[in-house]
Amino acid sequence: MKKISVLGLGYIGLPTAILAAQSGYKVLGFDINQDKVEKINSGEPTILEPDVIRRLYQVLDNKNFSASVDLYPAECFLIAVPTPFEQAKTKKEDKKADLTYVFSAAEKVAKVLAHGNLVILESTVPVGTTAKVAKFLEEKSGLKLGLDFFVAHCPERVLPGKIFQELIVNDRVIGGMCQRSAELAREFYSKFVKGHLTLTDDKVAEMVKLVENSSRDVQIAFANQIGAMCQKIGIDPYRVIEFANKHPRVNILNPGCGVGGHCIAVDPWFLIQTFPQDSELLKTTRKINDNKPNQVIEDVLLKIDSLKEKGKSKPNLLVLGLTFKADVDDMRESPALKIALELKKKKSLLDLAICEPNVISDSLKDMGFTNIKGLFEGVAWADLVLILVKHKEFYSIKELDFKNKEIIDSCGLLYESYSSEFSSYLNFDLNKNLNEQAVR
Ligand code: SAJ
Repeated sequence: MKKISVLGLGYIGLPTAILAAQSGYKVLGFDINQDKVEKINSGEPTILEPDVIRRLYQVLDNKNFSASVDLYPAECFLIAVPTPFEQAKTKKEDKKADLTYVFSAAEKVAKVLAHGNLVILESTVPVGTTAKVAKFLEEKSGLKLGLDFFVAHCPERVLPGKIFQELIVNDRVIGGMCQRSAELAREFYSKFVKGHLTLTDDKVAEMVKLVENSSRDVQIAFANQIGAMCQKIGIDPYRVIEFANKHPRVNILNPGCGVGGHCIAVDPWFLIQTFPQDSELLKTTRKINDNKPNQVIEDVLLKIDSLKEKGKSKPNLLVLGLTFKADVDDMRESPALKIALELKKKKSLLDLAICEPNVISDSLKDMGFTNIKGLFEGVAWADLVLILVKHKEFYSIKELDFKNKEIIDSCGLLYESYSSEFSSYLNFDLNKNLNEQAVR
């Protein structure tokens, strides 16, 4: 196997294409977006990811990689396109996977598919989709699955922010439509994956991916409920969780401002759509995590009221972080963004500014935000600081910078930053703590 085509040059497709090219394959990256293709060909990565620029330059330079809006014959086609929700069906109990991108990629592959080719589906899909794609390819190409061409599902497992590292070291599950399909896919990945490659069938691999992300969603919902309970009795949930996790068989995740990104908040719905009778826990989980931004907004409005009672007629609110998680530039399904957009509407109650170091100022301005670049200047301006995302830059704020500020910390930055003595979940009373410290 020498010539590879990767369809979809997003967060997974682009790094995978680059790594495959670095390992010696001749890789063509296909994308429908002309602008993206041009940027990538000129060495401008379209994603923010450590090491992406150096690696992209290297494979462009040695001519092992190029991007195109046209698809050409290859020995292996890897499909890594998005699988969002169906647009018309975004009601709470009715979210279904939109497989349009998957099938339009498969249609393009079918046109150039030839004897001996391997097609790998990496996109996250509802159970049974790989088999449907394989059948579709048979119908469109006239070739026979398992004889003329081969199909496997190999879901990605990488964490944004660590994509290259995890693409190399993580174990992978490969689900073949037949034994040969799985073996060919293993041959493809073994050139650049150091982790273990486990072979199984298509349905097991599809289910593994959905179960992994759903399990994380359930765990985060549990953490968010611990957060709500602790808030009611005025204790710090991060401390409770840290101490509980000292038990050898307990490993609880952390409360946050909600669950975002394109994976954890989406994939449980792919199970719910296929198994509506057996997914009560997942439905409840989605409800809890989807409602978390509303709870944060309520907490902010309560604090604004109390600031008003203290004589601040229109308090200054500084929001720290808008992306869906720390140290990425990705705002897809971001609960922090949802919260900030909602609070921005409350113009009569508060003045809002944000500090988001990972997103370029122009796009924040286009969304109507006042972006304060200087973190310390922002904190000095604020009456209330709302911490939504634990970007590494925010750890540089010192306790004293927060003096006389109200703080709502929805992600545990303070607990990690300062001695746990000085943190409390939503009512971080630093001034009281500093006074107590002075007395001691
Ligand atoms: N979050 C919390 N509390 C936590 C951990 C996360 O509130 O303790 C929030 C984050 O802030 C974020 C959301 O959950 O809004 C999701 O972040 P994440 O870091 O849990 O996951 P993703 O979406 O970046 O990546 C996940 C990973 N899946 C698992 O860990 C099981 C990754 O390995 C997958 O490859 C990826 O989904 C994917 O593409 O499916």
